[in-house]
Amino acid sequence: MNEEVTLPLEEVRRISIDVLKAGGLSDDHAHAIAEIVYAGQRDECHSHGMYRLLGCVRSVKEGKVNPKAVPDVVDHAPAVVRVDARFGFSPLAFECGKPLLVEKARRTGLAAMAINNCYHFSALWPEVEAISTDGLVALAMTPSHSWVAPAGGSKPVFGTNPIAFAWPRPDGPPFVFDFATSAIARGEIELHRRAGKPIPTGWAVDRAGNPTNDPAAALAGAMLTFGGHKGSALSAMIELMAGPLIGDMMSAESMAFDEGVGAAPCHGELILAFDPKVFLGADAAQHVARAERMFEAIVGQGARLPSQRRYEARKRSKLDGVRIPRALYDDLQALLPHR
Ligand code: NDP
Ligand code: PYC
Repeated sequence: MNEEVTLPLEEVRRISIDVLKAGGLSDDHAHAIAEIVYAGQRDECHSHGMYRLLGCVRSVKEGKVNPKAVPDVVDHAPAVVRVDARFGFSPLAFECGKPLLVEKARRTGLAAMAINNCYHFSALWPEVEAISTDGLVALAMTPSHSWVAPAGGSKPVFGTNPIAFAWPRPDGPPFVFDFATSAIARGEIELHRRAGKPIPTGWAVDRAGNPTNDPAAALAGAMLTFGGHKGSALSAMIELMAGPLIGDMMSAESMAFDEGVGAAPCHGELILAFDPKVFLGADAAQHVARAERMFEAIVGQGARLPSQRRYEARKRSKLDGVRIPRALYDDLQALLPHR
């Protein structure tokens, strides 16, 4: 029961690539997805690590995702890049569009990338973190499937709608946060179900609208937003900005498009990049130093920064490898061709 398997990091990458290729994904998609899943597992973001490989392969098998889609990058306007993912998964679309987004942000100070027609399963922090390594501030958001009730209601309207932010720091890794606007990512409830564990009160209600600690009842009912009406409003903003604003589906539309198949959500993603050097010119360093004082005031009183746990996990994983549940390991092995 709840046995674990330890894997060296390189094995995480190798298994991920092999599972994805065996599942029919092109080399480019397999590598782009494997990098995201590898990063999630390395940083102990279990709901968006190797567990996601199962959903990727299932989504291809169901005939929804184009596993060999070649993203189309369009220079749409002076500060807008559009990437049509052509109904493939989003990580390759992001990789293809990022260089032009960075170039535009450096030129204009603020640029946006709209990814359209993508199947989306991943955490957003690897994307904003990657943009911040170019010295830019980044903000990303995306809808999902309508699983989440608005504050005051009990019927799903919103997706779990994550929002992620990165701020580059002069002497270390960036300040990054990335969270669902639901009380928790749906993937975390799925992991509780797989492990046979109850979920905390406040994450979801059952079909009848009653609070539940049963992950299966939660998945069949409605998830709740974080922070009541505040999470609800943020979630609505994400539906609008990464939906109609970029000409793509909202979570309820993505759910209808799925036709009950249970594939990954299909919709768009909006990513904004800001160049502090354009905003501030010669004063950039002085203002970045003021930001550092805020971070010091947080950690100086024993509070932690978002991303701090992840960076510590990253160091640990590099030394000791990662641990995944035996049941997940076995499920992944079953997807590999017999040797
Ligand atoms: P959490 O509720 O665990 O929130 C995660 C964020 O909060 C991280 O930035 C984390 O930093 C930070 N954090 C957690 N605890 C603290 C603390 N005590 N003090 C300071 N910061 C803290 O995660 P969610 O379940 O909401 O989301 C998990 C992932 O799921 C996200 O990466 C998100 O992108 C992904 N997701 C993807 C979706 C999609 O459609 N593609 C949909 C929904 C979620 P740290 O990492 O260091 O702990
Ligand atoms: O965990 O909520 C989630 C999620 C939805 C899409 C990808 N992850």
